[in-house]
Amino acid sequence: MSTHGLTGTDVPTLDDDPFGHRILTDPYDFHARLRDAGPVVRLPRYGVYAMGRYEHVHASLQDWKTFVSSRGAGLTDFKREKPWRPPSLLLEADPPDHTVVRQAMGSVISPRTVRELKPVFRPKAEALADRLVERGAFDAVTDLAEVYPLQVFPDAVGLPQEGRDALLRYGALAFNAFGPHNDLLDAALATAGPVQQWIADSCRRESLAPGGFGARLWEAADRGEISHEQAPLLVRSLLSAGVDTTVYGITNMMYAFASHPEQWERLHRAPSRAKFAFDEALRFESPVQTFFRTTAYDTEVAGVPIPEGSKVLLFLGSANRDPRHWGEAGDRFDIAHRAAGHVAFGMGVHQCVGQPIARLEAELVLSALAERIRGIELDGVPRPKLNNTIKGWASIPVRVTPA
Ligand code: OVV
Repeated sequence: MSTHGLTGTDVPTLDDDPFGHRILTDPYDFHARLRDAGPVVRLPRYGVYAMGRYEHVHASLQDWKTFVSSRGAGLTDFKREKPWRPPSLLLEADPPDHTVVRQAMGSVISPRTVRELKPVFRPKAEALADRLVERGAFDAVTDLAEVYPLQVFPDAVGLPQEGRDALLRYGALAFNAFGPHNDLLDAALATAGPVQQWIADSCRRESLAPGGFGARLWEAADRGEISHEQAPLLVRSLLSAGVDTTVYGITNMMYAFASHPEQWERLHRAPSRAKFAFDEALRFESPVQTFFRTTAYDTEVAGVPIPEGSKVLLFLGSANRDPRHWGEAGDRFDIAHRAAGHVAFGMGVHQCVGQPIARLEAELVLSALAERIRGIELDGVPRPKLNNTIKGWASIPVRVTPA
């Protein structure tokens, strides 16, 4: 670590590349150094500021006036550079524009509309769990986490059957695009054309089955809650943020358990803890590791000046393990932890609007498995899946003992 005087105040500086393969694969040592370096750190490699401590990540997420989203939630400053796609009306917007759109999405994804999905989603989780337990050994990613969300979510949105393989590829693209233009983004862009076309086609009213989230967004436009021009972009948000996030959420939850078999035994004895176990897994191994904000004016955090127009990288995954907030237990996966207050879904006005759907999927999968499986263990070496924003695994071979 070195310090450079800027305006008389020393801002700690780290030369690491948080979007390099080494840190994306295993970010936790870097997170500890980031937090220990100070509340605000400069990353000169990208000309940005960074925060890794819970207190300041949490506070910055809440302070949408200072740390705006309308200049992009990635490295690109939309005020200076053209975004790779028309900005999201939700993620990449500030109040008051954001508030209107968020309200429309929040009425479409409400506790009531999600509760209605339970009888549709549950039997599919149970059938999949039955098949996997029968097999005894399976890949928790390719046979489970990448399977279940795609069995339920696209139907809930009302998407066309044909071409749904574009969904995971689009998610990988969208999450890579928050980072720098590195090898990971290049690889995602290489096949992006047809993927983006399928997404655009699927957002049209004619493509969306009646009764689904997609059709309901168009009906919100008919009611005047949003405009008809906004409707397809809101459907696009469902498709951008609704698939990879849940795939990685379930993946990381299974990784946490497979690498902590004693926690599975406790869950098996009390499957109703699935809800809390999912939060603890999100805290311990957060799918969305980082988001950027941009400072709307000169500001100061913990005495460190941050000039207007600075990109600030908020390390959600680091905040979620910060011992200053969670104590020494922050680095341990323990389903008895009180994980409430984690920032894996964000915090403040942008906190994940699809959260009830993600929770429904993860809890149904986990409780179905917890009832049927007494023991789980790794049956091979998990293979990480690298992305500039979302952390997960390409493969997690597991072996299970039926109850
Ligand atoms: C990839 C991503 C995350 C969250 C929100 C959105 C996209 C959006 O398009 O609104």
